[in-house]
Amino acid sequence: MTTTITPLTKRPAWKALTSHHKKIRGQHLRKLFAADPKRGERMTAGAAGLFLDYSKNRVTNETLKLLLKLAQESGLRGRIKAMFSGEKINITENRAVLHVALRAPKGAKIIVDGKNVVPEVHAVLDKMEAFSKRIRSGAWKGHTGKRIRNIVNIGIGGSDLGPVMAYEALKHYSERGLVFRFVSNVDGADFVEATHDLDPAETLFIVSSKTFTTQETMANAQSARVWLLKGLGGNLKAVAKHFVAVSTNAEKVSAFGIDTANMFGFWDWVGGRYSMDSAIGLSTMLATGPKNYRALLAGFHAMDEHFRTAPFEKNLPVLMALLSVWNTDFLGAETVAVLPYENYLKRFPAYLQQLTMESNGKHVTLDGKPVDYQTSPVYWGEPGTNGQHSFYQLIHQGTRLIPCDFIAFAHALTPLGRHHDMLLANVFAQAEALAFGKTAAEVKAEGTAGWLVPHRVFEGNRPSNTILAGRLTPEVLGKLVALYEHIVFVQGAIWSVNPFDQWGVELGKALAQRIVPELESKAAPKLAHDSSTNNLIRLYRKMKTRE
Ligand code: G6Q
Repeated sequence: MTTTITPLTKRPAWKALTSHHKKIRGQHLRKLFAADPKRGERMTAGAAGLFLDYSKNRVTNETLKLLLKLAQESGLRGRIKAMFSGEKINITENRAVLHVALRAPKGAKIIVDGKNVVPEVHAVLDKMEAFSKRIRSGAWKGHTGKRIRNIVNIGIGGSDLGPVMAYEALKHYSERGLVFRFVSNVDGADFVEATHDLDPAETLFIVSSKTFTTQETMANAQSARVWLLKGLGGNLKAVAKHFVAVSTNAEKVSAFGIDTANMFGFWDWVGGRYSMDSAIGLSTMLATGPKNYRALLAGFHAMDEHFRTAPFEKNLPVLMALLSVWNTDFLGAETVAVLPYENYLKRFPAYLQQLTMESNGKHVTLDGKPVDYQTSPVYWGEPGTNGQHSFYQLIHQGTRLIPCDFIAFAHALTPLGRHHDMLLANVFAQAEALAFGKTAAEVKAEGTAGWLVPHRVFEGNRPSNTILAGRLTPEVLGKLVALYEHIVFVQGAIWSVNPFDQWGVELGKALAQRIVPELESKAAPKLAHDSSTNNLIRLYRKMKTRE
């Protein structure tokens, strides 16, 4: 399939941005702010209760005008329409991309292959709700008649990162009488540590796997089955009371021994990393309850509506995506630091790593041509203020440009003395210090010895966004996640890549499948890899026979 979009570097707005960049690249944020006293109020936008200050980016009105023009020339409006109307925009897998349908209200209509998918979405939600109520009330009993107190989600990638992040983010709202654990890694330590203090009679496993074929998840699910049966005396009937599945693959689920009545379905138009609000969010609903889960979905939907309808110049995902393209492709930034000043969001950067990098870490355009510009930056981060005492040094005074997204809330979920004002003072101070720095003259004026001055100078001119919201509710979390989902979408449209496939993870998977028997066979295998891989395999085989 081909597209008619002009290659990115040939679009008039891109060319204009290239010459515009040459003109303004020497400008410092100090100067931009001095020249426009209202900049900090003007370069802001709000949507669905999220406030964005983007004034500390190295842009002028002209930059923004050209970036918005670039969005038009990239066919963004049409791409948005295509996604929301269920067109098969994931062209390499011939699939629609409809995570937005997962949070569409009852009564909405989104047609895929001639069928409205919204009623199915709500049927699954209702089933999840009924199940959650039974677990949370204790009506669901384990094999020995005890109620369930421990819930272990087994899944990896998109079937793990969203649930873990959401559980941590919404812990404040969670049922504290239930213990939640998440097992993803094929490294046995993950499973062993997650279950070592759990009573099998009180433990429910959710096997979360869209395909139900993923090596790591299947290995962990099998080990869970063995662990459970061993703990409960080996009666196979126990499996049905202690295992449920979230999957699109009913056949494999039932082959595993899980009653498909206890399977929660989703669809091939939900990508793994876009699935935390599908049945993959079952652990989130169990932890926070159906009402909070539905509020989370309402938050997602509010941001979807904003993204779909707001003019680009007021559209949060569009603005943030365009600024990230500017930082990446014109200012040469290699990474983006996401820095939530909210401890409950500690797994948010890890979640975003997959969402952003698996989506837009691409080297060819939709029509298969190699790109001649950078695509996704590396996303990373840690909650504030901890990062300030470690890697912020490099952001302030290192040689690389690292744009930052600061995320903060007006209210603490767990107020404690002066802590929240101290936390917020830090986030505002960091963005201010990054933008404006401290000149040699200012350092000298403080009486600093001449030789020490260069060490204490802060160049400034480091771009950042600040997102401010009321408090971290389930609804706000939905808005935040949808914001970044749509940022990724807009970036993909500008870069003309497909954010919805992930062929780059295939090669390693296939090679591992081939190597497993070479590690396990009794007889020395005939190895046909390169000399390094052959040697490592031989060495490992030798080492594992010694203690
Ligand atoms: C996400 C990817 C990937 C996927 C995992 C788990 O977009 O597709 O991270 O979620 O590989 O896949 P299963 O859910 O099929 O086990």
